[in-house]
Amino acid sequence: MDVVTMGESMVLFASKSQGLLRYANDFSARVAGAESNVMIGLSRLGHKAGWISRIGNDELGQKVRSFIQGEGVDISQVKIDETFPTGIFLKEALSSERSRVYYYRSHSAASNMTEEDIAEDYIANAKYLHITGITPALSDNCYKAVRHAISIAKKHKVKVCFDPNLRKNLWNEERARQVLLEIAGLSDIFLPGIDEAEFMFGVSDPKLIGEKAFQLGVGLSIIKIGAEGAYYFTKEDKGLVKGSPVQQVVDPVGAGDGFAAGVLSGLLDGLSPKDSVERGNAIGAMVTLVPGDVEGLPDRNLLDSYFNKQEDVSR
Ligand code: KDG
Repeated sequence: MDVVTMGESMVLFASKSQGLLRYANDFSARVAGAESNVMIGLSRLGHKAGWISRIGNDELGQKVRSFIQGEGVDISQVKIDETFPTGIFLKEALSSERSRVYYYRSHSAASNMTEEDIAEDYIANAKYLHITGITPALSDNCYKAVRHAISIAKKHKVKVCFDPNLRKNLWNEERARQVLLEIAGLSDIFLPGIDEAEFMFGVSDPKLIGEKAFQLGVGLSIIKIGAEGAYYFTKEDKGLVKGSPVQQVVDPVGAGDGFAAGVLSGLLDGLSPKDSVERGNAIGAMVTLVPGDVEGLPDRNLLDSYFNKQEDVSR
């Protein structure tokens, strides 16, 4: 595998109408999960990506599994949990700009993951381990499983990429800050959004955040500032890579996962950190153009045509 990850994917039931969820009658059902989104992004670009997880012994678990497998992600490390169900969440569209999500994922199959779900060889043979701050928030055993996966990666010199993906609904702020800082300190690549970095370090100046991440031992820090782009900091180089222009954002959710897929894909292809950030920006922007977390992720042809500025209509 080029990149492996661990995390929960759920079925998202999104209300088709605007307004309070109590009045919603029609829903669309999609598969969503930050970590599997990143793997789907990598797989579409031709990289080998694997996902470690648990699903319930239920119909929604089958839906999650076949969707992710259908996108070319290796699911050999996905177990069926016989006790708990596949997690779900609901999305309420209050207006075209404002939405809320409601998780039904405590005691879900994935939150029941343990250290025993992590096969040493699977991580040892990968080039990168991608971790998000969502998985350790799911349960204490998930936190321990994440720590175990990272210690295997360290032992075998597999690079750890960490996106804090702060979800305040899942844990209390003090514990979140403590764990996110702990994992950042074990990472080679650190991908916070500016608000997440501010939450973690208590400073909002990207330069100071970059310095604090260096002090923790991070090799490459990339601080995302939404549509404006991202700052990157390595020992040898630093700078701002301006965001890719987006005419109309349809759905911003999943842009960070697309960004992570782009950065990892760039690094796997041997691009510089700066050019990898540029690929991350481009893919993040492409994800926002269509509804859904993964529908806008490009394959190689689309990515190349984006950078080569090919004609809008190909015929
Ligand atoms: O990054 C997109 C995710 O937020 C979404 O797919 C759901 O994984 C999810 C979560 O925990 O919020």
